[in-house]
Amino acid sequence: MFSFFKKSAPAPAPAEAPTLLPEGWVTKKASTPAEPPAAPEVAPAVAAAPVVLPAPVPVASPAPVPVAAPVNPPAASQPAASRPVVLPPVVAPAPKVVAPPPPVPAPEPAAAPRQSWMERLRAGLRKTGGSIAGVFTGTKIDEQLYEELEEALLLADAGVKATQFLLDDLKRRVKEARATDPQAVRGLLVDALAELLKPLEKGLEVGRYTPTVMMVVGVNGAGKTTSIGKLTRHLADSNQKVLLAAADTFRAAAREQLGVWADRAQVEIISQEGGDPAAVSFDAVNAGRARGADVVIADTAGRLPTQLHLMEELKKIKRVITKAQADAPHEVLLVVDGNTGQNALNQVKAFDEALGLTGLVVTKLDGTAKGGVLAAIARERPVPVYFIGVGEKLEDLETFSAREFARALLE
Ligand SMILES: Nc1nc2c(ncn2[C@@H]2O[C@H](COP(=O)(O)OP(=O)(O)OP(=O)(O)O)[C@@H](O)[C@H]2O)c(=O)[nH]1
Ligand SMILES: [Mg+2]
Repeated sequence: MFSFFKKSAPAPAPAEAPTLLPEGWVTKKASTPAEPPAAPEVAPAVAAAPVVLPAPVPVASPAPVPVAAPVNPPAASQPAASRPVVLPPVVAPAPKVVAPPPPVPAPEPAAAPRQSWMERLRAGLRKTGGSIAGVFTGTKIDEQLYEELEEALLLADAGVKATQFLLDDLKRRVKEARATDPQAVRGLLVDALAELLKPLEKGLEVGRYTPTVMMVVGVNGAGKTTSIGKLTRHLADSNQKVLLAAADTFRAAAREQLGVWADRAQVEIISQEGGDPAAVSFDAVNAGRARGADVVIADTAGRLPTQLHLMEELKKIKRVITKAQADAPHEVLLVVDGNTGQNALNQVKAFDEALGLTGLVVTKLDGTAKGGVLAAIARERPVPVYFIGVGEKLEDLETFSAREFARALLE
């Protein structure tokens, strides 16, 4: 498994020599016993070593991950933040009894090389890639080739703007390279697409703040909880103390599903039956600070961006998190189902406008996803893609590499 956790020094601080974090699934954190809910004014947790989830590394064996020097940003002392809801949260080390929740795949401790993961991505995108690749099977570079390519890119969900941009860029490259062979043109298209996607390639950073607080949002069934589960396991295995907030309070099954992942990664979870999602998030951040968690991740219920009252609810969660920790949330991640095509771009725009997204997780690229929508996102709303999902198993969450993706799509 390609390791994507890196620690780095976010700012000058008491230096600690860079250290390598373990690759793969090596460390399990023991559950911490339940504690009473933390008061909002709880003393700031001492900052641990900052961690950066690095930008992807080209296909290779699992890369070691440097560890950064710690930084202890003075956690702002909290004004007596008003708790949104008085009910104390139910804090449990991990749910003990779990009714059959939505399917959660079995943990996969076996390390899969990134190469084989690439194959899965490639297989997922084959349908589209095949149709784009088919454009280059002729012998001539002519207007017809470009017309067919335009059509193939549009069919791959690249959208009008990105398609036009790629065609113009490609023609320029073909001219510069004096290419005469359609296969060479395909190679130049890989270059063009990789360059277009490059701004999306960014590592998720945790550790600059203690705890680093993330809220995860998206439409129903996009893969939020599954992605959080996978990410939590990665973080826990990299010695990060994670605390989950089951801020999807609508369905018992949603809490239980997150609980299964918490149990597996042996991390704490804060949930509250029928509670207010903002209150649960607030309590989780406070508990995370009190207990010295490195990362707090809030799982929210799925919703359409057109459901304005539910979007308001997300804004409230965000505001209330800020009350618990002034600089939080540090990450607002949108999970997008890669199969939703151009609609994914609309989701990115809508959630970004409502919440100010910091990153994306694009899931289900192993399915019928056409992949081109990432080009549209890069062109029209370049929110970094921290991770992509190519399956339901633990190892199926990976960092995003622009060039790998371009190659998987076009070669
Ligand atoms: N094939 C595939 N399936 C995935 C991937 N990520 C998630 N899933 C599956 O998608 C389904 C929905 O995933 P969830 O994590 O429950 O989605 P969610 O966004 O939390 O859903 P709600 O909370 O109901 O909005 C589950 O069956 C997951 O196993 C992926 O990358 N590939
Ligand atoms: Mg969910």
